[in-house]
Amino acid sequence: MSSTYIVLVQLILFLYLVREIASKVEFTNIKCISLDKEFDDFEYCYLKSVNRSYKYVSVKVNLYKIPITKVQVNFALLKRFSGYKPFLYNITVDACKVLKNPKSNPVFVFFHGMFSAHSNMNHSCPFDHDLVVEKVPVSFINQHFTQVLPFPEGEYLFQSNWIAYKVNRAQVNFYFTLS
Ligand SMILES: *[C@@H]1O[C@H](CO)[C@@H](O)[C@H](O)[C@H]1NC(C)=O
Ligand SMILES: *[C@@H]1O[C@H](CO)[C@@H](O)[C@H](O)[C@H]1NC(C)=O
Ligand SMILES: CC(=O)N[C@H]1CO[C@H](CO)[C@@H](O)[C@@H]1O
Repeated sequence: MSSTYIVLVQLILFLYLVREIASKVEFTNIKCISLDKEFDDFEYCYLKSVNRSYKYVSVKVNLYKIPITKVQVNFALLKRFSGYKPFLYNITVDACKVLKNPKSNPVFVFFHGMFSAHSNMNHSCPFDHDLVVEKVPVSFINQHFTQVLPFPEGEYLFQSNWIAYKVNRAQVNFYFTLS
């Protein structure tokens, strides 16, 4: 295939997506799963509705094998068709490296920016304490995701896998809709 052809296909695809650009992001749910209960477990993980305009997310994970000096985070975006299917992004980053040099990975910076101001994870490795993300307003999360549009309308799952010493220890799933 010539590169002109590829550019043309990308352009057509882009125009197709733009026709259905979503304008409203609604964060709908969070699920946290420990994949190794000897290593970590979630004390809590929830989305709470205080009233119609104020909802927040809180997560606390207890770490049992501290200090942790090697962490990778895998991020994948999935879109719901019949079941969730991989959509556009699936990347794995070395969290310890990126936390030391945030500019080196925009996706991680995007993700970290979503909760760092509300959490005790705002430092580089090692992690030698339980991790807490406290009361991140859903309105803030919605705004944050709005910045990375355009995506087509639909239901999405932003999945993160937390890999310590090459073993997947936990999964945190963010569900949202674009309409
Ligand atoms: C919702 O709850 C928050 C926090 O308690 C409060 O500041 C806000 O005024 C409430 N909003 C409405 C519409 O009741
Ligand atoms: C992302 O890629 C990894 C490695 O190729 C794979 O194991 C994983 O299943 C993928 N995630 C999704 C959601 O497709
Ligand atoms: C290491 C790190 O991420 N530091 C950040 C902690 O939070 C403040 C305020 O949100 C940032 O300015 C730092 O860069």
